Amino acid sequence: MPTQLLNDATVIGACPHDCPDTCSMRVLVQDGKVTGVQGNPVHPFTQGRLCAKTNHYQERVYHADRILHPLRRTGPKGSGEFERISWNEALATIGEKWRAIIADDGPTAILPYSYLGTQGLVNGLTVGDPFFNKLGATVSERSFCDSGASTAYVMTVGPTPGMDPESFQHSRLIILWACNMLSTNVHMWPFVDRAKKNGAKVIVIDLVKTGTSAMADQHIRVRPGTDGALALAMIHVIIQEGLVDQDYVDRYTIGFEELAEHVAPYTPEFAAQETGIDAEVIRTLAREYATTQPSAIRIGVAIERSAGGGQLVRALACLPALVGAWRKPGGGLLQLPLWAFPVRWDVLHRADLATPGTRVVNQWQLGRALTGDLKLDPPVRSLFVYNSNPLVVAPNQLLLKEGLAREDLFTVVSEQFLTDTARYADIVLPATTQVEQVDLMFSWGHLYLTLNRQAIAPLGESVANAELFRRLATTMGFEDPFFYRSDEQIMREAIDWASPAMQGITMESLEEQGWARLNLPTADVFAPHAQGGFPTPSGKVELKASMAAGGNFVLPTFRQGSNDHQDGSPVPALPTYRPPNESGGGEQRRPARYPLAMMSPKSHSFLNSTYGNLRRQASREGEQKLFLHPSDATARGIRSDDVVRVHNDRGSFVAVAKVGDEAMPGVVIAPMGHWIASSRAQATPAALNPTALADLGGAPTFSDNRVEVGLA
Ligand SMILES: Nc1nc2c(c(=O)[nH]1)N[C@H]1C(S)=C(S)[C@@H](COP(=O)(O)OP(=O)(O)OC[C@H]3O[C@@H](n4cnc5c(=O)[nH]c(N)nc54)[C@H](O)[C@@H]3O)O[C@H]1N2
Ligand SMILES: Nc1nc2c(c(=O)[nH]1)N[C@H]1C(S)=C(S)[C@@H](COP(=O)(O)OP(=O)(O)OC[C@H]3O[C@@H](n4cnc5c(=O)[nH]c(N)nc54)[C@H](O)[C@@H]3O)O[C@H]1N2
Ligand SMILES: [Mo]
Repeated sequence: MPTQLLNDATVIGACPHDCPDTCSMRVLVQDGKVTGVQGNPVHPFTQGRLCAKTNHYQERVYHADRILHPLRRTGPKGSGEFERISWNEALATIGEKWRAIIADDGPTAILPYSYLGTQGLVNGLTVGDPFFNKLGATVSERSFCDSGASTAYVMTVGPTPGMDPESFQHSRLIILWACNMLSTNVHMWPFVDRAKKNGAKVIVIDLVKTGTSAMADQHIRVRPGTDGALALAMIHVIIQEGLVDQDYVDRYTIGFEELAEHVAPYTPEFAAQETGIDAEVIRTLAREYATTQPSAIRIGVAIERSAGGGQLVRALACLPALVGAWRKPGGGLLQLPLWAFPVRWDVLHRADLATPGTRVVNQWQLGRALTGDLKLDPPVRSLFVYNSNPLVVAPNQLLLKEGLAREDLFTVVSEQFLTDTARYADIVLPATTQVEQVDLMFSWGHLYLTLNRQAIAPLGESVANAELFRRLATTMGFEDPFFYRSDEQIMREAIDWASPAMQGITMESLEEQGWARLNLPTADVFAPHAQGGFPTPSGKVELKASMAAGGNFVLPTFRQGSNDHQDGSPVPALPTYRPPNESGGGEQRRPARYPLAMMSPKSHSFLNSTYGNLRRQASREGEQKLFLHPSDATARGIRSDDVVRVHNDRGSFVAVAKVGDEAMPGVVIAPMGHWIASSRAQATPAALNPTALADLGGAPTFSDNRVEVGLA
């Protein structure tokens, strides 16, 4: 878009972060510099507020540690010693290295790695895919976040937006299931709060005592990864006690009889053993959920992060249909309203440019891929990282460090800051922040498209990701004009503007207002499945999933990959409880050697590892903490503020103990996002995370590990 930069202006932008709220943001510019940011007061979801991460976004933009020029490594890998070079030199080095690697081993020896450092359709998740597909590089399967839950959800109800988050104000009973809304989805809270003030009951199902659980009417604590047993027991009670909305089930679901038979063994007593929740509490929950209509479930991404995370979401996705919750506004299930956006993922990924059968490496396996553990032939000889900080967000940190330290690995990292990962790069390329670039944002937490206008010129020699890939295309001699599209062209081609959801929305109207609600009914009447109409093969809620029969279906959207069900075993067509691999479930399965389960939820002031290096946010979070229950602490002679070492066979990290009832017995909590560089023992909780994948969608299992803790 031909952006005209004004010296003094209020520019309407959009928050770039990987967060469901995708705020519309006002950027204040004076003398060509950003002086502040504000939440857009007229945006119905942002409602004039930003958050603890982005309130002072200008501090990120102008931080003294911003990378503003290309760098070449001068010291050992990891040392952080670099010298400035020109863009020409950086690109020439990359081109030379890659051509030599391709000549020797073919292009699959090059592995791209990215996630959601910035989220827009221009510079976000898919920005590098066409380039790497054309190059013939190994396909990097991105399944960090919601891929397992999304697969399960789509298998059950299809790619439907489900509920409008704003319609929660009409709910009579709300379950926030593994969702720490006040930290991770704070702009949705006003709609929950409105329902609560109108008399709705709010129930939080979470193993941790959080800011959100403190605001709820009831907090149900469940052992990690055992929610599947709870959901199946709820179905059991609902069917056994005749609380089913039989008319809705008869008209709009398939597989009810088989499901009814299948859940017979999942009694509340069985679930009590697995989850640690009293059987009577489970019965009451099921009854209240069924009979208080409209009832709504908001699931957090955290729900999927254990061995059976996919099947667990299958069970949850069956619940609203059984009780007819979809009949009214304020009833149903909210997972990812992302499905409402008519994004042309095929144009963004350009999977058609890849040679069929190109090998796929799941991003959760990066350490194994770089160290030879996956026995890749050819081995990975070059790694290209952008929009991600794998050393802090991927598992088995020690193994990954070993891989990144390989002298024969040519690593390039595009970054705003010298992250733990960037310290291992041979070449670092400078990236812009959101105020220096243009983008068009979908949301995975509401139903508005948001435009980000460029507010200032790029600092130093930093470039936006889209421009980075234009430069790389030139370097590699690509001739197809597709690789040289302008940002505006990318935006225009990324959306199906003819879709009914886009009626009345144009690029010009977006430029004027900065955002637009998709052309959907308002929240007051939003009940897309009051009369069925589910986008599944049968058009109904598939309690018994027909898509399970194929075993291996790949989500049509944000993932490019192939190996959905990693262990090759068939996907059960009926939701089936699978206990966690490591972290327990039934008390009897707690092993003697590493008896504690460890969780690493999101930190309030960080966005994954983003902001881990900014003084305002880092000082608010303090040092890496480990929350323990008093019974586990006493047994180990640990008191609050003691320095402790947390370890298992994969590694260890050091934290400051906080003893209290935030954690339940047998579970320790280590919030994520601190950097290795500022940690006490050069490691963070990822050092203990397993590389195992969950049962659906290649989802990670970082809530499914066990550890021991002792005084450091
Ligand atoms: N402040 C902040 N906000 C963020 C992020 C951030 O890093 N910081 N990250 C963004 C991203 S990428 C994402 S994916 C979302 C994630 O959003 P959420 O899913 O809400 O975030 P988490 O903190 O990972 O987990 C939420 C809660 O689930 C609980 N939980 C974990 N495992 C289980 C389980 O097995 N069963 C149950 N019942 N509860 C469980 C945790 O204790 C935690 O309190 O947040 C986004 N927003
Ligand atoms: N233990 C544990 N591990 C987790 C999770 C957890 O809860 N616990 N959560 C998982 C989840 S849900 C997610 S989504 C992932 C998140 O994984 P990532 O998406 O890798 O998250 P970040 O750590 O925020 O790293 C993003 C990096 O991109 C950089 N960046 C930002 N904008 C740009 C840009 O425009 N261009 C370029 N080149 N770089 C940019 C930022 O500076 C930052 O360093 O982590 C996963 N890992
Ligand atoms: Mo995420």
